[in-house]
Amino acid sequence: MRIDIISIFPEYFAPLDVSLIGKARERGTLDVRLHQLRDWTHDIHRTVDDTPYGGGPGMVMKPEPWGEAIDAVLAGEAEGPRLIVPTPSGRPFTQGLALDLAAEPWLLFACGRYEGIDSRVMAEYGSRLRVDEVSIGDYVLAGGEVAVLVMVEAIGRLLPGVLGNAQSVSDDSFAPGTMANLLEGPVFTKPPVWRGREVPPILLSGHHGKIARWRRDEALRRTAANRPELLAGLGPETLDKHDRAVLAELDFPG
Ligand code: JAH
Repeated sequence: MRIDIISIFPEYFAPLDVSLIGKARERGTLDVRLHQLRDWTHDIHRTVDDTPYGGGPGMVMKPEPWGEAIDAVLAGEAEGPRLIVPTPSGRPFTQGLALDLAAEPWLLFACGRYEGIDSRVMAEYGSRLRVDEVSIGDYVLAGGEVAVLVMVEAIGRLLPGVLGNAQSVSDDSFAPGTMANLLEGPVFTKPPVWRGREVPPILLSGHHGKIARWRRDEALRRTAANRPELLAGLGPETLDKHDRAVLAELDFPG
């Protein structure tokens, strides 16, 4: 997969040199290309922002440098990338969207700063490329760079060969069709007693059926505590009698 990233702070992306994503880049599984937006300005101050039409606080990113930068990235290629623009007003970034984007050959991320990018940029490229404005959560960052790091990691680990055999993508908490959208329960490793705290004995018992049931109970309890809306959204067929008994003990409605 090829990933282009346009930003006024390409230094933000140093973490992509290390760990899983760094290894994938060394192997050639992932081709990440960083671009400085200011390279497509023409004034002495390399200006990328201006005051908002209609008034209001802050500054807006000017369309001209974005148009030149994106045109330069697209130049000479037959097929264009998916264009992803992080913004708090975008569609939610979910594991489902990560899986969808991981199947693409080419992604282009456009990182806004200030109050965002002049909307005509998204309109212009929306007629040539698939454009998604995407939010990674309901909070406001200082710009799109950190959101792009989040998305590149979530997408990158889904590429064939990136995770390795020790880990697996299939039992992730949010992988559609697995664990029925419950959060994962607690995990433990050696030693069996640490600072007087024991590992739950069932996990040392070798009773695989009982272990699976215990893990599901813990997943249900954790989901009820931390993400009750996920439980409320489960189809009735996804909860068996034992599940309902566990939730009843928590006074969970439904
Ligand atoms: C802030 C441009 N959903 C997280 C998120 C994504 C992007 C931004 N903020 C939050 C952002 C300022 C300018 C993008």
